[in-house]
Amino acid sequence: MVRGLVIKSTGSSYIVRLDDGRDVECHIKGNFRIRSIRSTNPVAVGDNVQVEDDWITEVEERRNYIIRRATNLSKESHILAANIDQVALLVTVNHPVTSTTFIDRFLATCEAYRVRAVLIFNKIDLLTEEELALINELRALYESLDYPTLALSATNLTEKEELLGALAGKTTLLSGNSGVGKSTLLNALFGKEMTRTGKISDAHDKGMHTTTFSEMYFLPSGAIIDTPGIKGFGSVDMSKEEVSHYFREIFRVAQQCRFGNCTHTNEPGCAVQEAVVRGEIAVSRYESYLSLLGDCTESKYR
Ligand SMILES: Nc1nc2c(ncn2[C@@H]2O[C@H](COP(=O)(O)OP(=O)(O)O)[C@@H](O)[C@H]2O)c(=O)[nH]1
Ligand SMILES: [Mg+2]
Ligand SMILES: [Zn+2]
Repeated sequence: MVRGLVIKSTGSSYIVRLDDGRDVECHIKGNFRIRSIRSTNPVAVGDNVQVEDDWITEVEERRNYIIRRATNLSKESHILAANIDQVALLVTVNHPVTSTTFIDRFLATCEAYRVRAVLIFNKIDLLTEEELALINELRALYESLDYPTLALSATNLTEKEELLGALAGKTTLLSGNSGVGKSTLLNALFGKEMTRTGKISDAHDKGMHTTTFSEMYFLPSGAIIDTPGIKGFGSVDMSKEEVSHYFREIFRVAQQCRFGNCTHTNEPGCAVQEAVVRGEIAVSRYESYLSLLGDCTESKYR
């Protein structure tokens, strides 16, 4: 029996990088299950596993894992990746537009998973001065909340060193809406190496024999997990009370609210609303908070 790391998953088979450095294609037996998680895939990229004769016989306990539910109502979930250190969200303020609500929902989900998040603003070569100014404002906002940010152009990656620095020593799950440049960024980072396994392209993503659910690519230091064809991870179930825990600055200021169960919407003596009025909490962040709060059904609250 040998130990290894799952670096690629196609759904029907897995590529495992064994501790001795060899990559082998492995399968799991039909009755293979992991207790406590109801998922469509018992093994995911990032899993540390035991391998015996090209069969995965055991999955080591996960430090964390990111899931995506099949549908909002489904209890079955798909594990996108396991044992990740951070998530990098690739966003574009234009071409296509990414809303701050989308960014904040994503960050709140990362908080719920207790996973670090890095924001990467892409396509700066396409932006007007106003849009570049907006990026600077957003970067200042998120940096002030201790979220690292970068701004770059995947088609002309002059910030490669800075990007490698942000990814060094960590396993990073790359996420972002379709069209923001994830494939382009991976190709810019890996270039030749990637062409070995087939350049990332939509043709590859949809290719019959090369359909890949997730794959890990190794950097000089650290690794990136790409989940082609999957936009990102869905939002986590949260109670109304929890939502404020996932907005760092709101959580901090909420300690000063008059009522312990303040929802920061219309209560008297709400320190959060006061901070918004004073400009200490960004209006965009507060609006995202309200938007997430609006999603929580009463049944979840109870
Ligand atoms: N001008 C410009 N175009 C980009 C940049 N990054 C990606 N694109 C283009 O945006 C489109 C979508 O990129 P793609 O990598 O397929 O996005 P994905 O869906 O996130 O994988 C492609 O036409 C890319 O060439 C960039 O930094 N600048
Ligand atoms: Mg793509
Ligand atoms: Zn309050």
